Amino acid sequence: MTTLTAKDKEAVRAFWAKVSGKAGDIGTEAVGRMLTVYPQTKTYFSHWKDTSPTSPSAIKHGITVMAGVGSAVENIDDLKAGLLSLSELHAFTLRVDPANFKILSHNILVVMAIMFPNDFTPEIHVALDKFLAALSLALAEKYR
Ligand code: HNI
Repeated sequence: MTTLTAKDKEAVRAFWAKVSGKAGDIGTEAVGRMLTVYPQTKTYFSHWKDTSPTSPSAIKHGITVMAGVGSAVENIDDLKAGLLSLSELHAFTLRVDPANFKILSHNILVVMAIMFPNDFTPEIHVALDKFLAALSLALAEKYR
């Protein structure tokens, strides 16, 4: 289990303070990429009229997902508790295979690197990667 150090948490909070104004854009890009690069993820969104990466549903979902990431940053000291209801939703209602959390996390990192190349230093990269891994683990908590 990747434990987030105080340094990691500080780095994530500082980066998030810089980028959170663009959280919606990051989410839209990341979900769009996920649907394009990993088209198997579309199976979870078959209730959408249109699962193309730039569809209104995908855009809205990107904003929703990053709001979830934002609240995870606020709950960084206890992700399990903070993401409990979201984990229940994804496990029991949506039945999302946890492997997809890593896929979306990867796409979020790629988009952050593209949109904020100067801030996305190797130190920030490792802190964000560990944070998104911990977030994915907390989301998968209710699967056990
Ligand atoms: Ni996820 C709904 C957050 C990964 C499929 N998802 C949500 C909602 C949030 C959210 C917030 C809205 C909940 C509500 O309506 O109360 N999802 C997150 C976060 C991650 C994540 C923070 C990981 C970083 N979700 C995924 C992945 C998939 C996924 C990887 C599938 C590939 N999520 C869904 C689906 C819904 C959803 C499906 C419902 C969408 C809809 O149309 O309502």
